[in-house]
Amino acid sequence: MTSPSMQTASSPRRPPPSLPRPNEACWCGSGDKYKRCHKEADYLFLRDEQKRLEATKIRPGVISPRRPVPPEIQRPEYAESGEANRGSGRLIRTSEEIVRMRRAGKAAAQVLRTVGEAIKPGITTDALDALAHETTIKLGGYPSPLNYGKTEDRPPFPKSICTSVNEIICHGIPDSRALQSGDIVNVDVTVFLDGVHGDTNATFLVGEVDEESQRLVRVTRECMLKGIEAVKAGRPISDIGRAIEQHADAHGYSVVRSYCGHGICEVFHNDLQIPHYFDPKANTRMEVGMTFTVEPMINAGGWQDRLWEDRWTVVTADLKRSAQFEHTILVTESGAEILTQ
Ligand code: EYF
Ligand code: CO
Ligand code: CO
Repeated sequence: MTSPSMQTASSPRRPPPSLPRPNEACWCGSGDKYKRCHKEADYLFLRDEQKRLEATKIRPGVISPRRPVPPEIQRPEYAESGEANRGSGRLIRTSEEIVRMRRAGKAAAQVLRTVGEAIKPGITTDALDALAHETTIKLGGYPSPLNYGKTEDRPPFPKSICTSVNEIICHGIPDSRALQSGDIVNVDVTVFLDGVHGDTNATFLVGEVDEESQRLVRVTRECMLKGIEAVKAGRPISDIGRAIEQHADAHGYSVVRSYCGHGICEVFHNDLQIPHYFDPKANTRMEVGMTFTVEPMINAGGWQDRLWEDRWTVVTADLKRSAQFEHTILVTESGAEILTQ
């Protein structure tokens, strides 16, 4: 007896997602034990596929020397030491702080636009970093990621923006790799201006990008907008993640769980956390005057992430693509004001 799916062990065909045990019947319908039928061929197929997958994946390039910031630019507290503090614990901003947040947010949006316009096949992510660095300083700001985030087991971030290509979820370090037609690249810009930070990012298409990646980028932006629409004083923060996760689920995508949105103002990250999936523990109520980011990272495959050896670069565990969009928002009487428009 044969079935339409029956084939010989030598035929190079993708094995099913769940494989039989050695003494069970082979998945191909031959009636033979798996160990005597497709077991060896499946092992070789999956090993070669993994090799093919890894060959097309992003690898670290060369990181250029640290770019200087002129002495007249006001610096955040970690600019020399790399060690950041978590702020005063106050989450409601004064009207004077909000005026400054609008300025910092506008500057970050302008830097992101300038970098976005320069994206094309052949440009290196290091060249994008140079452009962001120069534009931020021209606007009177300090590029917040530069020298940020030192811990016992990790040096401070060495560049002025994060550039995260294809399967890189976030915190990609700009380097000598040239963008290729077909890539997607997230550019994450944060500007410290007038004593406060404005944080925004977007994912850009490089040259001709396949339909599936275009859909991922489109749906991810929609996820961010759904999250922002869920912002409402009096409601729990978990409403934001619920709205984002629902939209991602409906399109067959997953939401990254290890990295969240964050409270932001005089420090880059304060104690407020904004999960992008539904987390019933995120029960803090939103209040008028809070400022935080909504920055969902959406994966084409599973939600799991891994860290590169540099201890910064976060990639998808299955090496499928990931996209992200981010705005800094202010909770108002009527919903949310986007500060990084
Ligand atoms: C594993 C950092 C990196 N953290 C956050 C430090 O909010 C941000 N973007 O929207 C954001 C940007 C950067 C950042 C740049 C550097 N860091 C902390 C913890 C882990 C990590 O990477
Ligand atoms: Co950001
Ligand atoms: Co952020």
